[in-house]
Amino acid sequence: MAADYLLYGGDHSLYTGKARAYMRFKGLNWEEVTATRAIYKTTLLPNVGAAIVPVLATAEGRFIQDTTDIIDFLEAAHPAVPVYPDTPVQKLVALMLELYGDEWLVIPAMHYRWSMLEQQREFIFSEFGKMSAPEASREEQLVIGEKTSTMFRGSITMLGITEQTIPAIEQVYLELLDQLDVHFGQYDYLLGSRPSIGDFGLMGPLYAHLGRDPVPKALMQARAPNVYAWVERMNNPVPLSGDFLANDEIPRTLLPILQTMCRDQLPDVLDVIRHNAAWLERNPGGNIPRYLGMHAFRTGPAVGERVIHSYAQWMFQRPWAHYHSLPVQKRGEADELLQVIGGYEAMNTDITHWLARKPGQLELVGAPG
Ligand SMILES: N[C@@H](CCC(=O)N[C@@H](CS)C(=O)NCC(=O)O)C(=O)O
Repeated sequence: MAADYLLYGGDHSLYTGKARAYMRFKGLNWEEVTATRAIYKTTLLPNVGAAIVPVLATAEGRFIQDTTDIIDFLEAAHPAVPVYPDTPVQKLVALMLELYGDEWLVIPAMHYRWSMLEQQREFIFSEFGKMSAPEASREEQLVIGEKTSTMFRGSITMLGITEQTIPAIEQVYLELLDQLDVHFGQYDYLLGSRPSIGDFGLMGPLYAHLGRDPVPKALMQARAPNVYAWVERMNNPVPLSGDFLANDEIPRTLLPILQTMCRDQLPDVLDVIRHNAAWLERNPGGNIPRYLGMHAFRTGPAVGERVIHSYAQWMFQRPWAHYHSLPVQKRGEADELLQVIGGYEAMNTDITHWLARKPGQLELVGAPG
């Protein structure tokens, strides 16, 4: 039977790992296609307007770019066993952890890939080379990989990965591994025996980079075997199985992880939102550039500078909109959690300029709230 969906991506691509795990869990009839140089040219650029993966193609010829849009499109088409909890607090937590995986854990993921390059050079370059030119010899692939990875390799300073911040990035990551290891010693997934959108968000960084590149993979296996077992479970799920915990329960083991997220990531996102708003004030109706310069950020005990990624607002709008849609009594339950984890003020910050994605471009635009 011909596949209903094609997923264009790559083995070492962070966001492909997120979409792949989701598609496997949903038991869909799909195939993965390596996004070679030729595919970028003939298929991705013409249909999505950007050189980015993953991209989903449907049998009807529709192309969808961005893992969150891909998952939401597929959830609507295949509603059985949803990955969004339907209880208020679990849904809030799942959306916050998707944001954390997608937009913040990229920092340790990129650090452990590129700052440790000398210890895993062949593996990394051959992965990039294999994806671009599967037919080339291994020697050629290494050369091609070195070239095609230049943009990613060069982005680590923009992400805030510098000599000053690296000790803190590692410290916070090791704490995360320890905290997740305790959690996954007790639960199969974040919120019970079914993976949620939060699990898929964490899977991006924790698989393609941190659970697969030789140096961080060895670290994860040795220090956090339960996390490594979760990565394997996410890649080999029993499709459409499991349940979220009853009574909208949030495991206590997730609280320290959420606390770190609120402490480190949410101030960054709120500042992104201020920059996006200021940009839109100056350029009404414009396409907001993907990057708006640099700003200060914090990770654990360190402060540094990182890029202002305008897109982070779009991901934050998801838990924000969910929280603000809750009826008063349910909002109270969410507030109790937000007070404990330190996210109450951020979730109650007004978003004056709502943003939307537009097909065919990565730049966001202003939208009615
Ligand atoms: N938010 C997007 C991010 C996709 C993304 O950044 N993909 C990487 C590879 S893992 C890429 O192709 N980046 C090129 C770029 O950002 O221009 C998603 O969820 O799909």
